[in-house]
Amino acid sequence: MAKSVIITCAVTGAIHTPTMSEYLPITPNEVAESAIAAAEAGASILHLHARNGDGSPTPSADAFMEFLPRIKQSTDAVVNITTGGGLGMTLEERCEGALRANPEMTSLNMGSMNFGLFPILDKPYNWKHKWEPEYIEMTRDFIFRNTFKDIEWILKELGENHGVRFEFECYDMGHLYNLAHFVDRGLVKPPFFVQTIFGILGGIGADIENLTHMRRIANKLFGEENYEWSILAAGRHQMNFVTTGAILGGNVRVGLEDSLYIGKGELAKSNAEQVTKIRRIIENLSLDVATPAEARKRLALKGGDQVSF
Ligand code: KMH
Ligand code: ZN
Repeated sequence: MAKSVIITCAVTGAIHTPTMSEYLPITPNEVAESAIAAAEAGASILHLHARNGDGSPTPSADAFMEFLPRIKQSTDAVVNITTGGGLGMTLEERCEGALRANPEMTSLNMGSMNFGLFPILDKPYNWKHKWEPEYIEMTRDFIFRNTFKDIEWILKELGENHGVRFEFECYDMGHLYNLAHFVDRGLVKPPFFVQTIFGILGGIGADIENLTHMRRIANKLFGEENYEWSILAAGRHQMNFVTTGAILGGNVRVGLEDSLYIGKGELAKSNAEQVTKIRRIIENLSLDVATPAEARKRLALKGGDQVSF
């Protein structure tokens, strides 16, 4: 029998900036409301970043604490806090929110890469804030650092010391082998959650051949029964890729962190709109959408009562 599909919603991220969409949640109130609506629409995991008042990404634990308690009070969805943070932050900064909040899940980026957002500058945006084009331009010469030492530090500090389990973000084939390295050393134990990511410049491209190849290699490295596979794709590839992934037995991630659109040339007005769309597609494929309780069980999470917010 087909497993139900776990929908993750990545609510705001640190890639898109306020000028790109008026619907991008920025303030604690907007992040909380958007996350809660996404959970009501069917997301069982909420992947969260925090922003300053001008929309720039912030690592501040206090900023996370402005919306986390409200999300917890209003929904049973699993809270997953970024450790990727925003481009340009140190590793310690990137983990501030997660270390304070002690959530059930955090992201864990599985390799270093030149995270290239600069092609966005070709679009004729009339920037609202000076930091926006500077942030995007900086990525031409920026390594998003996730060394073996960094990854091991997060596995120890958050995994061992706080009972956090991870969304292992794999942007390229080599990142699967990096994860296999930690599995082989016994530092990552099943069942683990592998988020395969397509279409970030600097990582693997959004070609369907890559989707099936990532799946094939992940099965070979980990054994299909030992991990939960999830798919996300950047920008216009989002819905096609996650739909294909669901058909192939995967879980899906949507949200305004990954794409600002709901259709060709049409901005999504909310995270819930994207969740509703993929939920409808999943149900039309005669698949079920996982509840937060199912997600917790399948990912062996510690439980929503074991967090510090
Ligand atoms: N913010 C980007 C650098 C994560 O949340 O861990 C990538 C990212 C991954 O968002
Ligand atoms: Zn993120």
